[in-house]
Amino acid sequence: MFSHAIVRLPGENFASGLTTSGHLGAPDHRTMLVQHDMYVEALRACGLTIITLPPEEAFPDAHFVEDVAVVMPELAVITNPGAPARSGEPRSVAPVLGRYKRLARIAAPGTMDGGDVLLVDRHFFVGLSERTNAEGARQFEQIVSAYGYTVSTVPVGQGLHFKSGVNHLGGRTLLVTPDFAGLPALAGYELLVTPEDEEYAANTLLVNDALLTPAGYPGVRALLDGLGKRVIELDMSETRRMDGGLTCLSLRFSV
Ligand code: CIR
Repeated sequence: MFSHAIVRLPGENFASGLTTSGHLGAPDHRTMLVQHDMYVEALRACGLTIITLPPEEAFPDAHFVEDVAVVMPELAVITNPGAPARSGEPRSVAPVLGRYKRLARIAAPGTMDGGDVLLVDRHFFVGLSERTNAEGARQFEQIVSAYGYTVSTVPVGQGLHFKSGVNHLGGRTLLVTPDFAGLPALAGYELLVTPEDEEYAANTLLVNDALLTPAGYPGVRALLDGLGKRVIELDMSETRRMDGGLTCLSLRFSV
């Protein structure tokens, strides 16, 4: 069970962040703040205590806090984000996590974005992407294997991060896009596959007894309704314009 989440308020220049989704149009700051606030309220409704960090004008993607750390009960691994424009983001988050967890770090030439790391029980899937390299994955495995975790790497062909396409819904169930459905590493799990035009909603977030999912994806919603958990739909339009999703807006952990 998670007890805490770190979030960061989106800065006024958040639209200057990295994006490949320009075709969706420019995001609106005021709308983003409203949607971010609703996201935070949903986390509170799941019982989490929220630690809110101020915007960082030097890092317009810094509200995507998930990418700068991987947090587990025993420790937090501070990443080395793979996009040069984001490599300074961990600096301000590490001391906050350090109040709650022992810290370890991924160091250059290793790179890693938290969005590529999915924990299922005691196993980590690490996506190898444009942001996370094999050396980052190797360092990560060396760190977490000392705590009894296992790690496997998986290629991220399309999409920004592994969790753009694969997420854990509880038990042995994963929500995946059609692209990831045939991945050998996922054999043995029960896969719920998003409809072709609803890939964005694969980024659904399990928080304690609830599933947070983007609003407007009825096919995915129907899949989630079959799981017997509380489902909370959130409007993610402005986050999506910046290639982000539900998982990337917070770092969840237990203390
Ligand atoms: C980036 O390209 O790094 C940001 N605009 C979006 C990061 C989204 N992070 C995530 O899904 N974990």
